[in-house]
Amino acid sequence: MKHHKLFNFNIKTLILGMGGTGLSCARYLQQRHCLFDLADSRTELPHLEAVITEFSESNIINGDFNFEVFKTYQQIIVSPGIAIRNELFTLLENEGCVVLGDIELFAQVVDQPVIAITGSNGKSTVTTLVEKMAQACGIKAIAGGNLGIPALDLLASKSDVYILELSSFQLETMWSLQTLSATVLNVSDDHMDRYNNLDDYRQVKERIYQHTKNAVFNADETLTLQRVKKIIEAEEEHSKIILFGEENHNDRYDYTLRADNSLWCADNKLFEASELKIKGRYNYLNILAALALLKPLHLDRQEQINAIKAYKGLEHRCEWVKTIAGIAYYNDSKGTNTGATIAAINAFSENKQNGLILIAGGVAKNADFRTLGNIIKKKVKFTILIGIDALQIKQCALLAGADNDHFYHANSMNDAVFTANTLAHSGDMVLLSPACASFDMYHNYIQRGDDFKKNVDSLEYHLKETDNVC
Ligand code: UMA
Ligand code: ADP
Repeated sequence: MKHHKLFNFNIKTLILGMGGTGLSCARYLQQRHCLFDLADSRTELPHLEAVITEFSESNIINGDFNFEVFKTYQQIIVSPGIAIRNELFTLLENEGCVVLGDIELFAQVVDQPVIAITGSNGKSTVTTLVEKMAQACGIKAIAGGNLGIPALDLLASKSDVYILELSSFQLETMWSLQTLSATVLNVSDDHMDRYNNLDDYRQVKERIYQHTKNAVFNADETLTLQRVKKIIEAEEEHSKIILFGEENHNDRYDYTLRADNSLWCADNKLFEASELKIKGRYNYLNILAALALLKPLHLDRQEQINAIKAYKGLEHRCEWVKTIAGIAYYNDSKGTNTGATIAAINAFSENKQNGLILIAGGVAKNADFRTLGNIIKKKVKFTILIGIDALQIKQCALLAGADNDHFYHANSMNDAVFTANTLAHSGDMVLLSPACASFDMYHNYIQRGDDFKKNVDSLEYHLKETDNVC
């Protein structure tokens, strides 16, 4: 998968994975009157009848992936959830089969500017914000990719600008995406079940810079900055470099977050963070990244700032749910890795007066919880553990010197929320930020966050009932 190959619209393609990505590729190819078959390792597929009817010319192959069957195709579009670093795909490549993802196909057909965003955390926040800022300036902009709407589905909107959130999985099978601007927002431990180590994962993310006109870097991500800058500067017609970051020993960038929580573009103060609806220094950096990504479009600055100030953030990201008896409940179910949970704990512990009660745990994805353990030891009053790998978090916190009495195990979200309530005092905050995936207990982070919110509602109801009885 090292070289870039042109998609051949005249041969039959195999589409692997019949989720959102696979079906969007199928619809796109059908529209272009191309031949394709579909395969999925699940034996029982939801909506199978509808799929058979919609793609009546195609064969549908269910069950275990089979090399003998797959090798008869010269090109395969693979969905991001399917791991490709294994023997099956090596053998297929050795047979001369071209394996690519939907983003590569999108790259080969899109004819308008693209802004691309990756990173371990903040992708959806930045992607959505960029879309809103561009729209506020009168640009026909649409966002998608890992955010939800598969990239090829965006094309029907005939937009002036496409804003793509890209996961490392999508970047693995993409070579030729030309972007107006692109960024790796940050890199922290995630998806270690698909990568050899953190640097391997980081290098996959850095693929986003391959053909960009404006490379937007987080100045704190020094490894990425140094490595990619060197490559860029060696090129004859190289891309522009735009930096954003936190002020550091008087180092200032194109877009700087100063220590006093003011946001700057070069030497021009833009606004104070207190004027924003979203909170936390990591979110102020997200805003700077969004401004940097849009810089090449030379949009009206005031309109962009108005859109930023109106932005309320997304559901399930440090979302305030309710305050009950002086205890505030926050849903950060999208905190599915340690970087996100650490950022949330740091943001919530800025006000030292309030105690923080954390609900964490789930599927660890081979994560290293040592740094999180340290932060928990320093900044969290009590931790309530949920899910199969939660004990790993506790062990790392204990190793960092945390007190065993500060940990509680909960059997369900209901148990977690009610336990949090018994431990908290007025002025404290209860934060669901699991640092883990949700698949052991839920379909996805949305269902987990909704369950948390439902149980906060139940708690409120229960406390009112108890009050009435008394
Ligand atoms: N499948 C197999 N064999 C496998 C694995 C999957 O056949 O070994 C099949 C499944 O049975 C299913 C289909 O593949 O039918 C699912 O494909 P998929 O997992 O690639 O998911 P899609 O529905 O195509 O959604 C994907 C992204 N999912 C993943 O990367 C896991 C969505 O991101 C994205 O929104 C969508 O494409 C549109 O671009 C979700 C995600 O969790 C939100 N992303 C990860 C993250 O954000 O951390 C990377
Ligand atoms: P992604 O799409 O990369 O998963 P989201 O914007 O959905 O990112 O946010 C996911 C989680 O990461 C949330 O818990 C959010 O509070 C946290 N988060 C958002 N931006 C950052 C950032 N720049 N650094 C660390 N954590 C972040």
